[in-house]
Amino acid sequence: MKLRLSEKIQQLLNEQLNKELYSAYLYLSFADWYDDYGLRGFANWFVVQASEEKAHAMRIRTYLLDNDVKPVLEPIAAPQKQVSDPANGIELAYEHECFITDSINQIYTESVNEGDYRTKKFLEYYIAEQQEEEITCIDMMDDMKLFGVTPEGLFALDEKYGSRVAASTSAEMPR
Ligand code: OFO
Repeated sequence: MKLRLSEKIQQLLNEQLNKELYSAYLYLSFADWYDDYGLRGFANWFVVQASEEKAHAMRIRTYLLDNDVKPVLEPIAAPQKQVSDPANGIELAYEHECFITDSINQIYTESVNEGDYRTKKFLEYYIAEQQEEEITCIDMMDDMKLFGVTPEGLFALDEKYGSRVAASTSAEMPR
């Protein structure tokens, strides 16, 4: 049977699966930093983010399998970015999200060029998700500039981020 996804799309999606798992790993390391620093609310926010990243990886896994492609699970690299202070973790997250957005856009461009409208449609979820995540990081960077500069403000932000809960996994993880 002829596979519906080109070699190139398969390869890019496999790489993206790895990048999503790496994102989970990276954000878990950020959560560790905040937890160790004493900001448990920020740590919670990053733990929830890590679980969302894993859900993004799972969606790609499902898509590949639904198209008769066995995912290739490559090693996940150790986190490359180290948090240096409470505001820095958010800035690093924003940088990383921009990197992921570029990566998704690259696969989207390839799918358009190939006329692979199935993959193009699949990727629309990720395009919307990336926009949302970049905006969230920008809002958090603003929060830090406005309120994170005093202990009271930082305490309030920690409470706010501590209330984040994971989105329903049934919508995120189709299998
Ligand atoms: Fe996977 O959502 Fe951003 O990175």
